[in-house]
Amino acid sequence: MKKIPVIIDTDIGDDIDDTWALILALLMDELDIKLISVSIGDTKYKAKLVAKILERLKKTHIPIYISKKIDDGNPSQQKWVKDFHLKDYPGIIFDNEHEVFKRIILGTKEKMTMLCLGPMTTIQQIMLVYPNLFSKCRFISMAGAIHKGYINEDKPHVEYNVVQDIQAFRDVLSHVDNFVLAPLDVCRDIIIKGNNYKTLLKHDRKIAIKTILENYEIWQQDYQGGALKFDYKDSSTILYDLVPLFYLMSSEKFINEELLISVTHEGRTVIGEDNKIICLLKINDIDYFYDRTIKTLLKVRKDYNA
Ligand SMILES: [Ca+2]
Repeated sequence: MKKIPVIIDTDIGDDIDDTWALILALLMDELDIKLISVSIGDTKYKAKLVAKILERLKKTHIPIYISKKIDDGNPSQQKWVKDFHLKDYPGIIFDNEHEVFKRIILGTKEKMTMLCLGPMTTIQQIMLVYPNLFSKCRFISMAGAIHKGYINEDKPHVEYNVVQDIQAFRDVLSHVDNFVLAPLDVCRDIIIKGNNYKTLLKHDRKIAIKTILENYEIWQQDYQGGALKFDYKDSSTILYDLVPLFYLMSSEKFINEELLISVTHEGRTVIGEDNKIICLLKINDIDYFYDRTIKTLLKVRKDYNA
């Protein structure tokens, strides 16, 4: 199988869905992950999370890019990395060295897919240095809200990844020709529960699952942001960031629409006339993706025994 080259840009370490998404991505045979970039908030803490996950899953050949620290953010999985030190990490880390993006994108023959799981702050920073670098990349971004809002809202409102850095989102959107948007419409109902979740609990010594559940338990206690908390004995939380990965697993199971959208000054994504995108609006067979997710997380043979 020909693998899809991807760069993952994630705001991992705040809401827990990025942790699920990163671990799933690392185990997907379809992907050739070229770089993992951590954005927003305390980026050193976020890099530690990524590094420890890569070490556990034996993927330290994938380089990590640390963007500039912006603020302390919401380090809800801090306890998981409290004894982990980047100076002892055997993998490759680029600390705010923009050039790595250029080297990787230009050094990859196929079109690069940018998997954007957080605000566009880092991508915008790289664009300032290399204005045309991303223009021929395909972007798949969890962002915005077209017809529906968050699960507890009755109409679309602002979505976090856009409103956190509206100008960055606008800049990237207007710059990229091939932009796939995964808005709340298609992301807000993604929850692993029932038998799927029971299967995960049953195999909680499998390294990928153990890593997710350890983080989820800490997050459940320490997270203080706006995401909804569910009982971690029963289900996951809402896993928005899995949807871009589902699209890479099987794009034909999505109902898409080509739309022109604009970004308002408050950060709403509205149907307008500015930017042509492919908008993911519905998933035809969600059970297919839950099944694939569970099978992928289970496939690591080695159990955890450290
Ligand atoms: Ca995210």
